[in-house]
Amino acid sequence: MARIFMNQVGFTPDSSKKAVLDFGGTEFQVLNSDGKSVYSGTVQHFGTDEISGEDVSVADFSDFKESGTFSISSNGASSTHFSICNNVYDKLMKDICKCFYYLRCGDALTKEYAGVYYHKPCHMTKATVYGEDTDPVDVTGGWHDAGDYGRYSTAGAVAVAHLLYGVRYFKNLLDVKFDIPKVKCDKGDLPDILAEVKVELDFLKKMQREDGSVWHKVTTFCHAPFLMPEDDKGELFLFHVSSLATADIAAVFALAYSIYKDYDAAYADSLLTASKKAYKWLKDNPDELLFFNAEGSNTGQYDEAEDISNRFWAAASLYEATGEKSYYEDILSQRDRLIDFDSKAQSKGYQGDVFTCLGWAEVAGLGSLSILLKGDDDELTRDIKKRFEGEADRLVANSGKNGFGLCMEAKDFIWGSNMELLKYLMILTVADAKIAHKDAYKEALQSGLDYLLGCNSMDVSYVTGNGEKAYKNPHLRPTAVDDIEEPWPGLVSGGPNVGLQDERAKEVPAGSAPMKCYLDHIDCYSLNEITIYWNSPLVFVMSGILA
Ligand code: G3I
Ligand code: 9MR
Ligand code: ZN
Repeated sequence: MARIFMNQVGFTPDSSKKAVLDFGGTEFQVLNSDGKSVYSGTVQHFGTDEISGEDVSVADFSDFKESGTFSISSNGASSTHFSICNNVYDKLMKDICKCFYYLRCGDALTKEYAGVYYHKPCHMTKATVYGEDTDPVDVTGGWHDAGDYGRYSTAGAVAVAHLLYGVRYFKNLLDVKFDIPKVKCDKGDLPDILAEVKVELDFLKKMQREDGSVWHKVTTFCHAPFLMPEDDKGELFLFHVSSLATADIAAVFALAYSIYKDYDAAYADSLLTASKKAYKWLKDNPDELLFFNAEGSNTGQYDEAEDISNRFWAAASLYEATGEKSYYEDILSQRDRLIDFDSKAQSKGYQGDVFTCLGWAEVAGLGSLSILLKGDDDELTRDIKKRFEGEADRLVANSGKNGFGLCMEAKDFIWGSNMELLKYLMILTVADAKIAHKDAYKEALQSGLDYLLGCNSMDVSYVTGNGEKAYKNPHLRPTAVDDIEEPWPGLVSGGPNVGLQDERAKEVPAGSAPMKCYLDHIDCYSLNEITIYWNSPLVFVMSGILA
């Protein structure tokens, strides 16, 4: 059957607009809600590409700027409905922020704000320090990481970072209201985004030991079966500290300090003190302390190949927050170490320029975001700008290689491919807004968003509740057992993954193109899970688009 793929949410009037057809043709029409043709254009044949495996044509209607609800029709085939208007992404933005609230662990949900998605207090017991004969520790709170109920320091720090850099780069994020409980501060109420992030910051503070180091994660020994969080009664364990977690926490607390100081001075000071304490531990412990699961434990490992990018980020963030010279010297020495490591690494855990990598494992790009914020007129800052522009240009070149205008390559379709995309969109956002404005960046950004919201050969929107054909079966424990038809709106799926790394994923037809290695099935944790750090980069990107 002939299909028309497109962004199922829609467009702002002035943005580029296109649909992708999996058949040839000559003409297409834009139909209004009465089914009347309000615009017609000529279809351009693109051909077959490596990532979708489809022979596609493109219907470009960028110069159609009327507001309303429409669909595209060509050769008897029609698309889903979509909108064109200035506030077309308001619901999306609200939804993707509210998901963090639903993911809260502990006793923070109320029926008033969580509605049908309310759950009772969960994971309230103290956690045993694994392998040590010490008292159990209260580490309640924060956000569940994903479809599982683990809470992981590095993943949490990176998600918070995307949100807080979003605030620093694009102030409009402070105005987004998503219906969560108010939190008092020196100036009345905290903006919603800062109230929500504070939940995770408060938890991360509890993950820091007296000596400044940070436990890598708190989870049960193995993943719980599918049950509600309050029914997950397994013993909680704090697994050993890592220099990865310690550095990420030093970085994100310094970043948070520079924002919260305008709202709650005492709270901000406590974050800076904790950041410096973590940093001192790193200086006193220069050898990397990586992380591997305890024998027999199968919760998320979040293993990384080195801690250099993390130390780079910590130094950059503390330098940006304090302006102290010693951190600047550390940035330069970690930069040299990272360049050296990068040149020798056999298998790189990332694609592209390491200084533009934005998490969860490679975090040097987050350090770069701090350096750009500091805005010094020096070789370091010029080099970072050059790297972001170079990477953005590479992404634009990639987007010319397929009919979807998508900046991804076949090798990007790994576990969490939608995060690979969103990290790229963050780079394009930063390059366009802060380094070198180019129309091509804006277009690649829009095409990337279009892909996420339905302009892909799966014909699916990868954000729940947003788009007529949005996916509905995330690998997410509450959704699996709560008997509610629709999952929470606003959840970003991990997306296609050629690795097909779970049992159910083996049902994907052999030889499927990268873009089609996907199933909307609740069992598919390697294709269709959700995580805090897959939602957070979309919040950053949307802040840029709405700025
Ligand atoms: O680094 C390699 C790269 O060199 C190689 O080219 C590429 C292709 O195979 O793979 C890259 O490694 C991938 C790695 O993530 C880094 O991106 C692995 O294939 C991939 O299996 C691995 O997936 C991670 C997965 O855990 C398994 O470790 C996901 O990124 C990560 O998001 C996910 O995290 C889980 C947590 O453990 C538990 N909570 C849920 C969460 C989401 O599923
Ligand atoms: O639900 C878990 C998911 O969050 C993880 O990403 C995934 C890989 O660590 O593991 C999932 O849990 C599965 C477990 O590893 C094996 N038994 C089945 C579990 C749920 O399907
Ligand atoms: Zn919980």
